Amino acid sequence: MSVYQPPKIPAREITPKGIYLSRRTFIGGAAAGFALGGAAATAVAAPLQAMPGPYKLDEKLTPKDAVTSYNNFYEFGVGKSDPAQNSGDFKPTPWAVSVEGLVNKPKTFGLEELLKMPLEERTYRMRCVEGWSMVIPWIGFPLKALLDQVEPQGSAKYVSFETVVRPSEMPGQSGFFQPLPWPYVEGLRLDEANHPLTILAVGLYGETLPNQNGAPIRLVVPWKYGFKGIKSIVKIKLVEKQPETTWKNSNAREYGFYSNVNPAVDHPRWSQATEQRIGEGGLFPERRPTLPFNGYADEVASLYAGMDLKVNY
Ligand SMILES: Nc1nc2c(c(=O)[nH]1)N[C@H]1C(S)=C(S)[C@@H](COP(=O)(O)O)O[C@H]1N2
Ligand SMILES: [Mo]
Repeated sequence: MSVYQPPKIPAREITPKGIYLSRRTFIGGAAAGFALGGAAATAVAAPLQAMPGPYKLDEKLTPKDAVTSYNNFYEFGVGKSDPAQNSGDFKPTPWAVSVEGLVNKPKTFGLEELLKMPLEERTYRMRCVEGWSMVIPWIGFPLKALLDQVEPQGSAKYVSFETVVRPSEMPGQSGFFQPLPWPYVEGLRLDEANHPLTILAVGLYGETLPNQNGAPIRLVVPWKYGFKGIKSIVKIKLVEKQPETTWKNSNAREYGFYSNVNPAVDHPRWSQATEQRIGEGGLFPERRPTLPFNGYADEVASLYAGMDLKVNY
């Protein structure tokens, strides 16, 4: 197992300013030429067939090297290169996802079965709450296709998600420093979960997901901040009440349950008006404006009719 180096930040402080500032510096460096220092992923990537999906973008893809070496996955450490460097011992197979709770037909899906779902390639923007973004060609299937199979009951109003807990394979879960309580948990309202843009991704760039990107299966909700995209999912539960979510539990003032990408509502410690597209520009890359709902307002704004868009939910 890789040796986990505790980062030099206070355990209770989430995204401390020092880290944020060094991230900014790092982003600059990354944009200048991907001096990312990450070891190559040791997991074997397998080619994955997928139909071209309905969602394409007229924007340059973020290079695969950047997508797979500049990551947030605190189970493997809090540094951007930690997930690629520290996830070599993680075993994404065999795998199963339990879908349970307020459903008529609870079921545990083996990975083989999930890979037989109608896979599509979908290129989405991804906007991290920290102020950087990527354009990623995912392979996946609508979450709705899975939920339909278990038949949610009328009382189900939310969907909760849980990441695997495996300290022996995830150095961030076993070190002296524990950046978050485990398991990492996330949630969506049922209508958000059933939205056609919401997918479970099993691959990117034509191959199975690298460990650092959430192998073997992770959530992608392109109009929300990246932390909603929970990785390495083992449990999906239909529930009546708004579920607990990791970042809201850690700091509710800074990270809400909804966390829709919104340039009009600043993070308490930084502006959300602009973002740095990873891999773009030269030494002093220009930040680009962040779009409401990350550019997906036409598709999703109606889900939030009646909600005050000047508030961070
Ligand atoms: N289990 C788990 N899922 C997670 C995270 C994490 O630390 N643990 N980080 C989130 C954050 S903050 C972001 S921005 C995205 C990053 O996804 P990527 O590394 O594939 O780009 O994953 C999200 N999913
Ligand atoms: Mo993030």
